[in-house]
Amino acid sequence: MASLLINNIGMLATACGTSAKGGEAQGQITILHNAYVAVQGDQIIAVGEGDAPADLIGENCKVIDAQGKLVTAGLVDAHTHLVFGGWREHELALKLHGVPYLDILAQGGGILSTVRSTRSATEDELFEKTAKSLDTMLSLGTTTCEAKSGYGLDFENELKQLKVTQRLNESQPVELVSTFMAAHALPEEYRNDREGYLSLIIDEMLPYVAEHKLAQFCDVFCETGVFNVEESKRILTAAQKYGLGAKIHADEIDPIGGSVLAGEIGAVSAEHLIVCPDEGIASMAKGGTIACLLPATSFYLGAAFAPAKKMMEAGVPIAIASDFNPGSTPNLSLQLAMNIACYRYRMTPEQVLTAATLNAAAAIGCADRVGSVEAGKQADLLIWDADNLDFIFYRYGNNLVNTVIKSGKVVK
Ligand code: IZC
Ligand code: ZN
Repeated sequence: MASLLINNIGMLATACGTSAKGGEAQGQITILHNAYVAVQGDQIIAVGEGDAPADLIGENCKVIDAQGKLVTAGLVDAHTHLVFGGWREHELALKLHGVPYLDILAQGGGILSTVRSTRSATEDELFEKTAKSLDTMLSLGTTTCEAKSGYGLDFENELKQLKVTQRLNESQPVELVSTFMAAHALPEEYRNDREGYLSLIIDEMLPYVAEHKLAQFCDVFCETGVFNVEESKRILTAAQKYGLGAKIHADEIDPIGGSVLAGEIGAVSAEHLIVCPDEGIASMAKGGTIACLLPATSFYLGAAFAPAKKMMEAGVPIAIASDFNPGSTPNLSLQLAMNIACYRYRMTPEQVLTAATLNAAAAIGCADRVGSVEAGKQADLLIWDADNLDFIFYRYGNNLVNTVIKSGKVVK
């Protein structure tokens, strides 16, 4: 018997399944008209067209009339640097003068500037600030979100970030998946001791994070002047031994081999991939790695756009995420990233919907529970101010989400 019924749905659009969809399957979604979704507790129990069967609707069943509008699964943001102190608006002028992202970092700015602000913030300050970000994301339709550490870069402050993520996961509606990313930059105090920092990550932080279940994934910024391929491999294979899934920031600025490594080690996802070479695409296809693309970052940096079409042709599943962070894209809206994916990668609305729901869920290890509107999945649902799927891609720049349901509860 349902405790919640959403009826009079004009269009229900959803990817289906419990694993990532690549190639042709990425665009093959299910569309139902005049549909209903029945929910019991936090679970979807039935989805269909026409009127919901009378025996599903009990006396105390709450009914939401979707008024002929579009319903989809809640959005899954598979890549964010969610928890940080301060902002970096002082870097805007540098950016406008054409100073490259990696030059700002090499001069002690960029990520290292956010590291200083994050270290000087208390856990409670970070908690309050991040709670606000999450509230905005929820209004914009994000019901599940990945959160990376990587602005502490020492034992105490990486833990501080991970604890904020853990506390927030228990205290507000957006479900969080935690990624340990101490390999985000070399901290200033280790400038002359790379090996010392690698050892701190591999021999001290990773075992602690794994033992205390503070993260499900480990990520590395594999980039010129940050961590090279060999270092990335050491960190990620160590993480895998501790039971963490591997993620890698690869081929964002220079193609130094991160995507090839991703496939070789069976990384769950590779991120950015703006300058991903053909051999990287082939390696990811072979290794079953999801391409987590971040189009709002390309837009904000004025960079090129990842070769999404080539990846889909090679059968690599694509996820789209916001990459929310204080440097390369201070934007909380996954909707905006989805729009840009459609316009600049030329992905279809169907392909992008899969990318921001089911494939994104697979990229953060929860496609068995979220990412689609099907019986047996968690009731994470959006009712849009739109009559159909094309409309939310055709329009852009304002929030088209009307109602957000997380785990069977109306939260916005
Ligand atoms: O703070 O700049 N690319 N890491 C890798 C980032 C962007 C976040 C930042
Ligand atoms: Zn990132």
